[in-house]
Amino acid sequence: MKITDAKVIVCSPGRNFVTLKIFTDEGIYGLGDATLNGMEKAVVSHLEEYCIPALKGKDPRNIEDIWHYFYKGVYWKRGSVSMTAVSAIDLALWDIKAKVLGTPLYNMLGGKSRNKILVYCHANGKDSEETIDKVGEKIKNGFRAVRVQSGIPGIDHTYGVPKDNKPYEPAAKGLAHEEYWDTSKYLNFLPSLFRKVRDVYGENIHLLHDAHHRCTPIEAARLAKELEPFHLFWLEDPVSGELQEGLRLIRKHSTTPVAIGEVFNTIYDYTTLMTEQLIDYIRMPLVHGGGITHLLKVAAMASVYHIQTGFHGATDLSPVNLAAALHFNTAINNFGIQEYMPHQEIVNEVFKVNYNFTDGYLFIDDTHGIGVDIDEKKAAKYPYEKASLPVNRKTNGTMFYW
Ligand code: KDG
Ligand code: MG
Repeated sequence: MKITDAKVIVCSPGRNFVTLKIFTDEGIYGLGDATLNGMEKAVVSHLEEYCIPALKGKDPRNIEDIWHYFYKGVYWKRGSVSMTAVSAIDLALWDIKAKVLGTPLYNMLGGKSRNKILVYCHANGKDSEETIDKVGEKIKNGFRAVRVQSGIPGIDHTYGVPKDNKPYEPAAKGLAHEEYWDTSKYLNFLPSLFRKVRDVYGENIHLLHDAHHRCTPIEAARLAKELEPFHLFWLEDPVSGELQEGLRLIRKHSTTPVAIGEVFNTIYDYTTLMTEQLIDYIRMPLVHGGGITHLLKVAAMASVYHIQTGFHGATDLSPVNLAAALHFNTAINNFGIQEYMPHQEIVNEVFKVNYNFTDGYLFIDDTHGIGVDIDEKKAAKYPYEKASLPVNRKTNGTMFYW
């Protein structure tokens, strides 16, 4: 069997998606997600200029070897752009292999460890009151786990909260706009929000929160400690993850579970975090973390340290990634939870999906392969539109993490 060609499909049904389609001499093709929010064209160019020419003629069944060809074989390795390309290739190859063997992807990964995938959704409001109402709406809609983000008194834009009451979308059209941030206002406000949410809804719902990399290690330790009475399912990205040792301070002061890594892309971003048991959940998704081939190894290492998966699943990851993640989550033993931020309706015009949500869980069907297809004619109706993630400054003007 040979790879005959591959192409990159860029479309924007409400937001940009990059999809890799790999063709074979047996007429079977595979799809991979290659979307990197705000940097889509960099991945397109990397795939088109460097990867696709090298893929042609290779046997698509040799996934491990092809993975290493684009990882070990490349001198300038790692990094978000190149790992997103590797991930897309890997997903497309697993899709092909499962289609060739006539089976859903999860069967290739060890079969079913569970029948349904626990997901968490997002609830956000401009202030505590609105946020509490939104949590109630999500519970009514069947969710058993809710990420809670709220506008903060005295801060104009808060991560995760849309200004205009529309569904939250991380990127906005055009160049990056600037937001402003004040950590002390955030730290003073957040515990009171969770106290109110627990008072209203009790203990019988999982609550999560994303600090989005905005604390120093000691600030994060204070936050995790003050949130401890509200029994979060996790506190996500309490600090920026480059300084792995920074998470020691959080652990020293609190038992709030920690999730990290939606911006990571290899196992090497996790080694200290795992071996020192500084985290509880890995966030690195298939689309940015080397696909199935690499995440199988990361998840296996995590399992040794009682760490579970909780893959990133915002709307800027395409349905191809989400479906592949559901197969992965179905198969592995140390699955924890999956983020689920439903895509807008028009996304389903372009992508035919094989999953559905019922009563707090996502279910995947037995379509062979990953089970998602792309309608290229429909995709062509929605051409790429430049969009960027915001940049963030402290209120005194200092550049900061977004
Ligand atoms: O593109 C960036 C988003 O995917 C990110 O901000 C979403 O932090 C996020 C999350 O936890 O879903
Ligand atoms: Mg996040």
